[in-house]
Amino acid sequence: WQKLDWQDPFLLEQQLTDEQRMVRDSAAQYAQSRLAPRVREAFRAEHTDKGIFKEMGEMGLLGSTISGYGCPGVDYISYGLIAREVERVDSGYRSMMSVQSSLVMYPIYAYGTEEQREKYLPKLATGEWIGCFGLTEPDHGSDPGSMVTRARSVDGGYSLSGAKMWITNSPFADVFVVWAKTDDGKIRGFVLEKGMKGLSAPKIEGKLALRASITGEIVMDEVFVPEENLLPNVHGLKGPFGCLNNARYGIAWGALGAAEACWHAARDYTMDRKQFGVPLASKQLVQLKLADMQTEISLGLQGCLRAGQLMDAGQIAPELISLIKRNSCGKSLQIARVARDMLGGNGISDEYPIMRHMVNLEVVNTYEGTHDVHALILGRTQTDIPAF
Ligand code: TGC
Ligand code: FAD
Repeated sequence: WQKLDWQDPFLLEQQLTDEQRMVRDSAAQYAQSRLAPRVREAFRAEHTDKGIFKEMGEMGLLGSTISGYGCPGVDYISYGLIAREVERVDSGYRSMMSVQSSLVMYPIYAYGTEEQREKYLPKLATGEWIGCFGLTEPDHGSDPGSMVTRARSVDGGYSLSGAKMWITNSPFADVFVVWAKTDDGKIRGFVLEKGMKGLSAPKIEGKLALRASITGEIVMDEVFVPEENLLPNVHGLKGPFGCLNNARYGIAWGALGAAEACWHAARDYTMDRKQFGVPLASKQLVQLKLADMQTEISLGLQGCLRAGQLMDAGQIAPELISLIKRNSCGKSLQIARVARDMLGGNGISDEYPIMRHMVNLEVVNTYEGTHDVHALILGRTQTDIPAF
């Protein structure tokens, strides 16, 4: 019998290839040495450092699964491992990275022309350009199929009008992947650029979560978009959902990175903190909480790894991504709440990362399909009855 590695009960480490470990180690090194030292101030001041995109670009973290166009072309397990390391520091930093990678670069790569790929991908890969993804509208979040943003056919292209809400990166974005309905009522994707007449992206102020990652609106008032900026190779909701499959997969890994940070902080704290003359960690109630965290995180990671193998083999069903996204977010949020409690009063201080992770995970549990919407996706697979 082996002695259990309490931090890695399933020996996930052994299941990775040398290359995956190398990618993971380099992401971890970057996240801990460059992101961790500034996150507390960034969160306090609600400040997003644009320079992070260039740093991530240098590290090969943007569009990492794409081959060519200046991107490293790593596998999906590596992409998940990167998300886990970045989100171990902060969900907002992972958001910045996953929007750029999965929601902006991926659709240009998968649905764009060769000219569009060559124009946008290299600059997005280095972080010289920042991208955002506009699907959600003020009145249409879980039900994007009812969107009201319109792309009217005009001479030489389209005229886009409408508003998108809660858009990560939008206030400082150079490239906007926007989904709108054309004259025939079909959803199509468009690439807009900063500076187009009628396009603005005001910041949403006063967020109490994800404060290190800027969020805004996209307002389009008859923005002329030339024909060559239409993404020609996809029609309908499967366009945005195809991107969301990748992003949701990354979130499933990432949220568990945040949960691990909370678990380890709670363990360390309760080992040191004495009440009633003994360490809190000597109490049965405390050990029960630590055991639950260890169980959910290690099972969750193993599920993500299996999903990554299926992604890499081209055999994954989108509903399995719903399952792991929902499981990781719901469990991580619960772990963060319990960890916060285990630190008592200190748990609300930003001396510790837990409360920041906790409020961030409220968002992560909501965006890219809420916890309940993913339950309905799974319910539909079992019953064939759409209950949305
Ligand atoms: P439904 O009838 O189910 O499907 C319409 C068409 O889409 C296809 N499809 C998919 N294709 C690929 N992957 C998927 N996961 C797909 N899901 C659906 C489907 O096959 C169909 O194709 P076709 O050819 O037959 O037309 O659509 P519905 O309107 O009934 O929608 C159902 C529902 C509720 C599941 C869906 O609307 C949903 O997932 N809602 C959640 C919305 C959401 O996730 N929004 C995310 C916004 S982006 C974001 O949050 C970024 S935050 C990022 C960050 O900062 O990190
Ligand atoms: P609603 O859809 O109004 O849902 C409200 C509640 O009702 C939820 O609990 C939901 O589960 C529940 N509900 C909805 N429908 C049903 C149903 N049929 N049955 C039962 N319950 C239901 N979007 C983008 O397009 N791009 C981005 O970059 C982006 N970034 C974001 C960043 C942040 C910080 C946040 C907060 C959001 C972001 N979003 C983005 C939007 C996000 O995807 C939406 O908030 C999310 O999809 C939920 O939509 P909603 O907020 O309109 O809530």
